[in-house]
Amino acid sequence: MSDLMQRTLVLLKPDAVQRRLMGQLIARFEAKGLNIVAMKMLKVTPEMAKKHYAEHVEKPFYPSLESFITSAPIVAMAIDGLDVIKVVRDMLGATSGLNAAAGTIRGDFSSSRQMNLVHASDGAEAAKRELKIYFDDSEFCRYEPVLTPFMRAADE
Ligand code: FUP
Repeated sequence: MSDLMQRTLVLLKPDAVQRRLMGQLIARFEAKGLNIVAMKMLKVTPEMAKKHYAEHVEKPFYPSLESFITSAPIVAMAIDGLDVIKVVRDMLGATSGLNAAAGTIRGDFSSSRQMNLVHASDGAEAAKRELKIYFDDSEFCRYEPVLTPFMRAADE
């Protein structure tokens, strides 16, 4: 992988699954030209939730957050792309749907801080740590995307 090529973890949270938004949300990442290299539906357990949200476990809102994230299945995805950690965070928008800019996923579909539809790793360390919670190395399906020449100039 080149210096700029990164991998990030994206979760479509229980509200995205319940609201039948999975297809629309996955379509945004595909349309942007990012490469989905692993994807699965699963139910987050309380143990996984505590690992995932380790930095929030002691916070007052954590019990409600755990109850939400374990309430219905999620879809976990590993997504590859150039500078993908920042690119995907920008696509999600600010944490609360009430503050998120129009055009972002949260800005367009959410009016909540907790039910904000999507999660994405906020840095390289977080991505490495979080991907391990949801995927084994053997589950990543790397492939050469045939559209690359039409997504970005070779000398860019
Ligand atoms: P983000 O990185 O945008 O997902 O947001 P944070 O890491 O700040 O928060 C993690 C999750 O906790 C978010 F999905 C929203 C939720 N949260 C609450 O439910 N209440 C709060 O007061 C703060 C965050």
